[in-house]
Amino acid sequence: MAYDAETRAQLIAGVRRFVEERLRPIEAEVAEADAVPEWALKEMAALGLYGLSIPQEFGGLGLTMEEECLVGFELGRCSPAFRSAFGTNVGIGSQGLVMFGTDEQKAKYLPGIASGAIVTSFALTEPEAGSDSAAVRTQALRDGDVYVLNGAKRYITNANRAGLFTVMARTDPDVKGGAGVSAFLVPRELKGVSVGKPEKKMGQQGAHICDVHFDDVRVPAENRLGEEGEGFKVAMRVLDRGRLHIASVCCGVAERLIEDCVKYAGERKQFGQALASFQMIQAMLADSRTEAYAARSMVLDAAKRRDAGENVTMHASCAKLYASEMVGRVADRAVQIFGGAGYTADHGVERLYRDVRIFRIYEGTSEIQRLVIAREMMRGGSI
Ligand code: COS
Repeated sequence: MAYDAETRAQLIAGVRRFVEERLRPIEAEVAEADAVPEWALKEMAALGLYGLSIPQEFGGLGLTMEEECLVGFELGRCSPAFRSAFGTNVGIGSQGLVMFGTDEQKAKYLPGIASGAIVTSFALTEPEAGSDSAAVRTQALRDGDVYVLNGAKRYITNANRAGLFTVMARTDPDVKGGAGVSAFLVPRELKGVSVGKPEKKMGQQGAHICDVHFDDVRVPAENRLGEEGEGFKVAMRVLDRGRLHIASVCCGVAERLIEDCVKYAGERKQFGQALASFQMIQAMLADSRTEAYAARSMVLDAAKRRDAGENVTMHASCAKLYASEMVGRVADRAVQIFGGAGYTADHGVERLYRDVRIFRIYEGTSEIQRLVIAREMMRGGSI
């Protein structure tokens, strides 16, 4: 159920204040240390950010998709590494459980996820199953009351802090493709679960991705999410939603960059005039504004459709594709407008330029989004 307009406005204003006053001032130090300080994680939890999408009956804020995207616009106004700290709890780490979990599973895990006491990760990608996610090799073979899990997952966001993994594994080795895959809730403390060191990355320092290994992990059968063979669909449904959330964050980062550009172009003088008075700079600003507005409109439209119960597989992929590519162009223009200063670390523009590059890759590359969109069109999908 949507919040009333006043509560919604208060929530968004509260997130904006938190982003401006608490997170933006520490962006550079977080990037340098490759870690978000504990106090900031605690404040995020106190604000309810880990539970944005978790139903209220389990202690979350229970936002609609539209509301979550409005919050995403705000979260993008600081280094996206901050959002990543709770992003898996809001999105891909929790939504399989929210959409497909039993009452018992939800009661057991969702309150901890909503409060931030449990960090969740989504373990789909493997060394040999990236874009081709139906090719997962991790096996979960039934042995009485348990499934025995063996395999390796790669680039798993927040794995180093996770207490619970949603793992996609093959329960039927004879069935190729998605139909042989099932989803499981795997607590970190189970014997045989191990997590590798965080990878060194191009951007979003402070957000971590690691390999996860499962070595004869005995997962109780009651931890299976959905039916046997339903795991791939669970993953795809989760990604439909996740892609919209990511698109909203792209819009937020773009707004921040546009504001920084307008300010800088107004202050910086060359040839005796402010940069903003030059038409070639104006054209860059206008292109960024237009594209960011288009992406924002697309995200809100897709989110409203999802809230109304429509299938938004195609719309979410359109929004993710367009918004992630849009913010790449906006960041590139921002570096250009700032000139030499944009290439230095002084203004944070080069950092955001690197940070946004992953948006065109994770939760489905731009190429995969195009593939999904075209397939949905062939099936009669229209706007
Ligand atoms: N919602 C519900 N079900 C879906 C679905 C969706 N969005 N997308 C696919 N499915 C179902 C299909 O209906 C099909 O079921 P049936 O066999 O009963 O018809 C099944 O899943 C297999 O689908 P499909 O044949 O389309 O699978 P493919 O392997 O050909 O392609 C793509 C799937 C490429 C679209 C998928 O693997 C994908 O999205 N890859 C990218 C993964 C990704 O985003 N990784 C990022 C890492 S997670 S951060």
